Amino acid sequence: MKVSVVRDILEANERIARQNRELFKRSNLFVINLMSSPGAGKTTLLERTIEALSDEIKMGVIEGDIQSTEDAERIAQKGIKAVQINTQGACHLDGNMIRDALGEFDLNGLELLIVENVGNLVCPAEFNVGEDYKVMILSVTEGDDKPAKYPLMFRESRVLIINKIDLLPYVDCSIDKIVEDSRKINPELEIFKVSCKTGEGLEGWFSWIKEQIDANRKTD
Ligand SMILES: Nc1nc2c(ncn2[C@@H]2O[C@H](COP(=O)(O)OP(=O)(O)OP(=O)(O)O)[C@@H](O)[C@H]2O)c(=O)[nH]1
Ligand SMILES: [Mg+2]
Ligand SMILES: [Zn+2]
Repeated sequence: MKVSVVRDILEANERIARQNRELFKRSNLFVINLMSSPGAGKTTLLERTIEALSDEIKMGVIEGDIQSTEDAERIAQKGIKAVQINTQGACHLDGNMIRDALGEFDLNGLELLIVENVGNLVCPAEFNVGEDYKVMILSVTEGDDKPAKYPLMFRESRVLIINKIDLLPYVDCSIDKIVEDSRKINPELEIFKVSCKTGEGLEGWFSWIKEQIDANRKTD
């Protein structure tokens, strides 16, 4: 019984995610679903990405949080349109919530939409919102056992950003182990090792985004 209820919820979400995806395709909009546990650095990565790319790429952001508008305010301060979704307790975003937020944007005027999901390493990976790719962040302070313990998010993601490498001297965390274990789960995973604090390693991430947007522009 319980299993079929869960399946129904996921199937209903899939239908709405497909509709979102069709709308994104019609608008020629590239969409990233950004996921991580709380505090791994999603909003900070967004701030750095906006600083680096907002002159050349027309960007918008959807912020998902259980409560508060702090993250949307941080993004708005960078001069980028940000719509805050408050899930009122739900621990992930779903297709419906994104569809409702889309009304706030002029989609045809955008090239890149980044959705910051609720901080949670588990169920955001189960709910598509219509994105082109899922991108996840793991920070070194969380430990190198996370791919083995939370494999779904590593399997579903196209990109893994290993953040806070400036803190490596202070924590027992092997980057090699994270890379090895996550590639075992997902050999296609693109991996960037970065510090959103010092800026180290972020060029690779910026280049990846620019490549995706260039490819999307060619499908005009
Ligand atoms: N040392 C260090 N701190 C960082 C780095 N990136 C982010 N932080 C800090 O980590 C804390 C959390 O960063 P956020 O960007 O708010 O994390 P988040 O994933 O958006 O958090 P939630 O939205 O609450 O899930 C902040 O105090 C950041 O300044 C980094 O590369 N190095
Ligand atoms: Mg955040
Ligand atoms: Zn959830």
